[in-house]
Amino acid sequence: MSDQKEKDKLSENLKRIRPIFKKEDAVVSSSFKKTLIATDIHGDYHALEFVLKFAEMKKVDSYVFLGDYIDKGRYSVDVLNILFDMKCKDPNKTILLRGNHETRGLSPWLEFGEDLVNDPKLMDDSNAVFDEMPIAAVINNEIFCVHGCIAGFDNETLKSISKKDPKKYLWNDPGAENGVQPSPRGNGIYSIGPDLVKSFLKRNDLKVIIRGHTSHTEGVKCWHDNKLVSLYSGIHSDSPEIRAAVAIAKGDEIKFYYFRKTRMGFEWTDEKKKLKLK
Ligand SMILES: [Mn+2]
Repeated sequence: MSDQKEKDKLSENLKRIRPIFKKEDAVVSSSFKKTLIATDIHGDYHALEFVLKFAEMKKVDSYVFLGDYIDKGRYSVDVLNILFDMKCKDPNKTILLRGNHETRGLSPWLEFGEDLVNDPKLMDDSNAVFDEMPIAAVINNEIFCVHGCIAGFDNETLKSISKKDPKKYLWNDPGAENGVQPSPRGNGIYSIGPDLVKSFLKRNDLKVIIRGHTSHTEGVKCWHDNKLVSLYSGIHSDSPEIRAAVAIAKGDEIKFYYFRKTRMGFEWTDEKKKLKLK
């Protein structure tokens, strides 16, 4: 569990970061040479450290995290502090999207809420900051990043996305059937079919969606003729079959790198996957 020192640090970080998020639109864009994309760190401080060391070795010059920084793991506060430090240091270089755990509906009730149970003000301040986080990002004018999925309504554009009503973007999933299907996750949440994903990309002149949110053991799952990639960088087991992944976007190419957890710590696997966007 995160200690008091980290909680004090979070309190300071929240004050610094709120105006930075406030200034950002619901959809932020960035174009750098090499962008690391990771998602669903879920309080796993050690996984985050491992991924950031790798990014440094690969000489990435920007970062996009797709939300769900807190809960599940034991170090939600530490993870937020590392990422908020990065964001404050250079706001353009690090994009921190909102996940469904960074919401009032979930954050007070799980591990993060447990961490802050004796500090309701810190919980309130955290939620106020979560409310200001951007919902989606466009990288290199062609990669659409979001925690859940698109909302799935007719003629949906980037302009339809608002910080005020983010639920569908944080909670939806891709689905195999065309159109929108109700989701077992709950009311007002949907599975989005290949027709809607493809028309959204075409209408907004984008090439691919990268999203997190769905926990799976393969690290990367491609949907809808590679038009949507479900990425998962969280790992909560040291079974050798369970892999997590991160992506590096460079020009018209996205490379995926897989890692697993062993009793000795994290290690990269030899497996690689490449997606060409042109
Ligand atoms: Mn999620």
